[in-house]
Amino acid sequence: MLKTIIYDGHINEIKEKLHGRKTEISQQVNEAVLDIIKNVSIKGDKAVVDYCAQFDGFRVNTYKELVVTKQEIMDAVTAVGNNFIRILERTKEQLIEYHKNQIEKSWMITKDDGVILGSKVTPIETVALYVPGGTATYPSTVMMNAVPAILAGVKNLYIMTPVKEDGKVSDVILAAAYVCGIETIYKAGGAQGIAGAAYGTKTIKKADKIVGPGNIYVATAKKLCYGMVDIDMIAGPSEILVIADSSADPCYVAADLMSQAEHDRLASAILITTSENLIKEVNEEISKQIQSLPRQDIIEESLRNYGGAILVDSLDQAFTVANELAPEHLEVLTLDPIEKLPLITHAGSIFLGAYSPEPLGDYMSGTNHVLPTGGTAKFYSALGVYDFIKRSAFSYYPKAILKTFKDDVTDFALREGLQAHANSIQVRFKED
Ligand code: HSO
Ligand code: ZN
Repeated sequence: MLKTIIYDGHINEIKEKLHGRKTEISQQVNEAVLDIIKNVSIKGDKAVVDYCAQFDGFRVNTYKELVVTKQEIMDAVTAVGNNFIRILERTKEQLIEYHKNQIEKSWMITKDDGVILGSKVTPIETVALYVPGGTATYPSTVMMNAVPAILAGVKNLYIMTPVKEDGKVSDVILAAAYVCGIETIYKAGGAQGIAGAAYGTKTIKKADKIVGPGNIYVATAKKLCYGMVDIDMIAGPSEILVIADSSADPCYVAADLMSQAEHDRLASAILITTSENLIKEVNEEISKQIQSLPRQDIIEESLRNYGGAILVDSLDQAFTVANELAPEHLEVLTLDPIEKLPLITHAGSIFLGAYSPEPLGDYMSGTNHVLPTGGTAKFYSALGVYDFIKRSAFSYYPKAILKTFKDDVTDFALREGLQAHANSIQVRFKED
């Protein structure tokens, strides 16, 4: 049941509640993770293996066994069956078609005076993709991270993931890795897996960047290793905001809201509408549909704590509120959804019209599902090819042109008290 909030020009209370859902890192977790990182950085493989045995209940016999074998991957491919492999291939094609537009080219300008300036784009060389174990083991997330990295040209892309007590990685994860062409998968998760990737060990290749979601220990380890390596955003609980007018089908609205609520007790699902009647009908639909959902208790709790329906006077108002909340996912279920696009300024991913539901984007629309949460869509974007490249500026100046800058650069340098900088220019014109 969504509680109704009548919009009175203020949403501060809702905003604070939604944006404050991040799980706070306790000092205890911080200290434990620091300890793990320190040990892994000193003792390498041995520390990784010891921690994995302690936390995951499985110990490999030799360090070589930290790496998933080709046979294990092929067994997983057989186990998931042809149809799921076809689905993964189709997902990959969809993702490639979308993300190839993000590939950034190097560029160069040659000026009439002979000066050359440019930007050289290079992929990040080695990337570790963290894949959590447990219930949130999503093959879709493997694809969402892997495809942009591959399109960027990352040379070494590998997976870090915890194993179950039987020492196995889940079949669907291995199958997704196979379809993406990822050959190296390390059986090491948690903070020790992150530390292994950040520092490198005899067995684990040192990464330049670590991406992918994880529990509080993983997130803390990523934060603490940031600087040694680059990291992606730290994902918060999922959120969906649906803007709907009276033309929207309450059955769809209810289903879409609950699709995100089922992720997490901290997930948020909000409806903003101009129609009081729609709120009533959506609530009826939720009561009906929730009965058959296996994650009913999670959905109920997240809707109770972080769900709601905001009644507004106009659709313009609805978009003002949505922009202020800057949701991870924004669905527009109005008569003319495409025309509404210019009104949206802050949202991680936008779903237009009745037949572009958010879960299509979680899997196969082609867009990325790794998105900014907690209002950070005001300044962050979806994961993309641009997250796996870096740019080096380059410049070439002929002597005659440098000469025209000689006095100005010298003045600049001396004002900063940097005589050696000035000299670097001056020595080139000693004879002139
Ligand atoms: N909706 C999630 C991603 C996901 N959904 C993975 C299903 N699987 C991101 O907020
Ligand atoms: Zn989802």
